Amino acid sequence: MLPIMKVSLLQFLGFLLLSWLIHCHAWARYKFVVKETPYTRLCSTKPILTVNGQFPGPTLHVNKGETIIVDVYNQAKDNITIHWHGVKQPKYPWTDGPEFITQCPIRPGGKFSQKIIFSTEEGTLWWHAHSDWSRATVHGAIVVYPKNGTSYPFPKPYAEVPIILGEWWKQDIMQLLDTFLKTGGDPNTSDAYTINGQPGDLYPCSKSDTFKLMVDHGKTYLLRMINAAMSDILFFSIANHQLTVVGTDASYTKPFKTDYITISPGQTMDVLLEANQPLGQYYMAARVFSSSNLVAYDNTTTTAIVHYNGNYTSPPPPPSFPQNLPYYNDTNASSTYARGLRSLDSPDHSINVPLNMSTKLIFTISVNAIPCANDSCAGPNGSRFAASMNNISFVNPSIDILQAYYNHINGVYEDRFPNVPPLIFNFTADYLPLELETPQKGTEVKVLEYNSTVELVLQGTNLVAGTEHPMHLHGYSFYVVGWGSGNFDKDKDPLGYNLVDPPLQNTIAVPRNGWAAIRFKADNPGVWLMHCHLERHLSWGMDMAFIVKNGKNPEEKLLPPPPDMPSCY
Ligand SMILES: *[C@@H]1O[C@H](CO)[C@@H](O)[C@H](O)[C@H]1NC(C)=O
Ligand SMILES: *[C@@H]1O[C@H](CO)[C@@H](O)[C@H](O)[C@H]1NC(C)=O
Ligand SMILES: *[C@@H]1O[C@H](CO)[C@@H](O)[C@H](O)[C@H]1NC(C)=O
Ligand SMILES: *[C@@H]1O[C@H](CO)[C@@H](O)[C@H](O)[C@H]1NC(C)=O
Ligand SMILES: *[C@@H]1O[C@H](CO)[C@@H](O)[C@H](O)[C@H]1NC(C)=O
Ligand SMILES: *[C@@H]1O[C@H](CO)[C@@H](O)[C@H](O)[C@H]1NC(C)=O
Ligand SMILES: *[C@@H]1O[C@H](CO)[C@@H](O)[C@H](O)[C@H]1NC(C)=O
Ligand SMILES: *[C@@H]1O[C@H](CO)[C@@H](O)[C@H](O)[C@H]1NC(C)=O
Ligand SMILES: *[C@@H]1O[C@H](CO)[C@@H](O)[C@H](O)[C@H]1NC(C)=O
Ligand SMILES: *[C@@H]1O[C@H](CO)[C@@H](O)[C@H](O)[C@H]1NC(C)=O
Ligand SMILES: *[C@@H]1O[C@H](CO)[C@@H](O)[C@H](O)[C@H]1NC(C)=O
Ligand SMILES: *[C@@H]1O[C@H](CO)[C@@H](O)[C@H](O)[C@H]1NC(C)=O
Ligand SMILES: [Cu+2]
Repeated sequence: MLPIMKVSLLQFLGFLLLSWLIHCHAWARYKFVVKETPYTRLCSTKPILTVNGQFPGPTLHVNKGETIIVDVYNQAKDNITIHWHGVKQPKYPWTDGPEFITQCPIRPGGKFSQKIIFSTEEGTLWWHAHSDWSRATVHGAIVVYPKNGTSYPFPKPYAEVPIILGEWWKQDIMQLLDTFLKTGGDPNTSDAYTINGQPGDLYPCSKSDTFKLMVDHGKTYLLRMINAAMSDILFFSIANHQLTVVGTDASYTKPFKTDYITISPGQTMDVLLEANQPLGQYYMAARVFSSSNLVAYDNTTTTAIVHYNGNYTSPPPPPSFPQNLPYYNDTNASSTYARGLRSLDSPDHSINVPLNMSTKLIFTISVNAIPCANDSCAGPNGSRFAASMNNISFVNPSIDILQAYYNHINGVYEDRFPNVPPLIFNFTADYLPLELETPQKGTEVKVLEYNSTVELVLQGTNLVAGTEHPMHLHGYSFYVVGWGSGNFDKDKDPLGYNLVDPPLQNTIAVPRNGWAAIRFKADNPGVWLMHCHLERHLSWGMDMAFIVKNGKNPEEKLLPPPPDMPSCY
């Protein structure tokens, strides 16, 4: 009798301990202090906004399914908000971050404790400011490891390295923003791209600070790639090395080997690098992909160095440049890469593509021009640049939409965002009537029933200047079931959809003068922003919000707000 009693007692104590661990386990807490910090790049020094004085900012490490708290202190002189890009925040949009969508800004001197709820994400994500243009320097990596006790669906890499691609202006970023919004023209292009904050030695004054990845021959490294640039889709390649892509946007893909990757602002890629070349130094390099010759871009090239550890008898020769880095206008290289991205869909990482669609939407995405008196603005023909979705150029309210929705405050937004383009024309024609260039302005949302299965076709247009648009949806990942050039054909194009292993992403680069079709199940109630991740297009109004209603069941409803939401007044 006694031994059995003993075991039960131990089991009971074990149960008590386990319950304590589950219920009293404190969430990991991080402190983010946003402040101005002087940084020197390209031979000159300027103060930039940083988190904890770091550029790029600190990396967050979590396991799949964890919740963490980040206490954000604003010690800068500008408003700030922070967004956790790609984290779904189930039922909890309160700390998602986009200013005037889910919160009002944290004002100078203010603080906001943001709860970040990880669920299905596994891989690489990132965080960034989501107010004005602060995200140029206020950003960092989020690494989501597999749950304890599980592992990667590929051999464990020897080491893991975030590779953050960014963009640097010599000019003050707030001044840049003020100027182009005031004049109505294009913002100046950047002066450099950066890899982990460093332009690299093809730029002046950068040689000694160039980022170096030290590798051991024979080992495999997991590069956690993030495109944090403001305006540009980028090609990236490493001299003499092939890359194996194993994930994107915190979802695993079928491994595929490639000489280069294409990564748009907002996207992440998990890439394996095998250090299998002779001892020496090799450049990793990134430069822009832009298929439009009407849109100005920064045509410089950022580099970092892969350096093999070893006993060199003489100094290694200068690094070689990646011969396979595609040229700026190589649309074929970009689409070939995109076709390679397919969900892993293994038993441990299965996918669930919605097949029975309840809600079909088509949104045009356009660059626009608004006439100015006496053609006095700096945009095309003296007009002012704008941008729109379904011809509505989004206007930020002064009270956030989430609060207005939750507290039934009238007059903040309207719910008449159209399901289809209000005017059907040849969206991708070479020449379009100039009167189509002027959009409406408004703060319109699209309301979705809980659990509706949504197919959304994003249709690029050739108004003003057709270009690629990396579209990002908050609160969800979506399956990219198809994309192509020209106008979406609702009869023909769905026949070519990939419903077997489409990639699961939170950002999709819609091809220039083309379309992309995405599918998701609206099972995350809240207010969720959708927008172009080219920052100037967002500033010009290429955004809208979905309101996903609560479900019937108690566990399908929005959670209450935290007590310290930043005030709007
Ligand atoms: C998971 O494992 C890591 C190290 O392997 C450990 O640091 C961490 O505390 C573990 N987390 C939990 C929730 O058990
Ligand atoms: C572009 O840069 C020039 C030179 O630095 C500056 O004078 C001008 O105001 C800038 N334009 C914008 C839109 O920021
Ligand atoms: C980049 O642009 C500058 C200025 O427009 C031009 O002078 C230069 O030739 C371009 N460089 C390349 C490599 O295209
Ligand atoms: C380099 O030389 C040192 C000392 O001779 C030795 O300990 C080390 O293992 C060598 N490293 C490599 C990579 O060969
Ligand atoms: C890309 O640009 C080069 C140089 O300007 C040009 O020769 C080539 O035809 C262009 N390629 C495409 C696909 O437009
Ligand atoms: C397109 O790119 C792929 C991969 O870079 C290449 O194999 C193929 O030959 C290219 N096709 C054309 C038409 O250039
Ligand atoms: C598809 O959904 C509709 C309701 O939206 C439902 O009535 C129908 O049974 C579903 N069909 C299948 C095959 O699941
Ligand atoms: C436009 O031009 C007219 C005639 O030159 C002038 O009277 C008027 O003040 C101008 N309007 C603006 C807004 O500059
Ligand atoms: C739309 O414009 C494109 C580009 O000029 C053209 O190739 C296409 O035939 C046009 N489509 C229709 C339906 O007119
Ligand atoms: C500017 O005006 C010219 C002449 O009317 C026209 O051909 C061109 O398309 C206009 N550009 C834009 C972007 O509106
Ligand atoms: C939503 O879908 C889930 C899973 O299919 C189902 O369990 C739940 O009952 C649905 N809720 C509503 C309100 O339809
Ligand atoms: C800062 O945020 C407050 C509160 O929402 C707002 O009233 C104010 O206009 C913002 N300031 C700027 C410069 O955007
Ligand atoms: Cu865009």
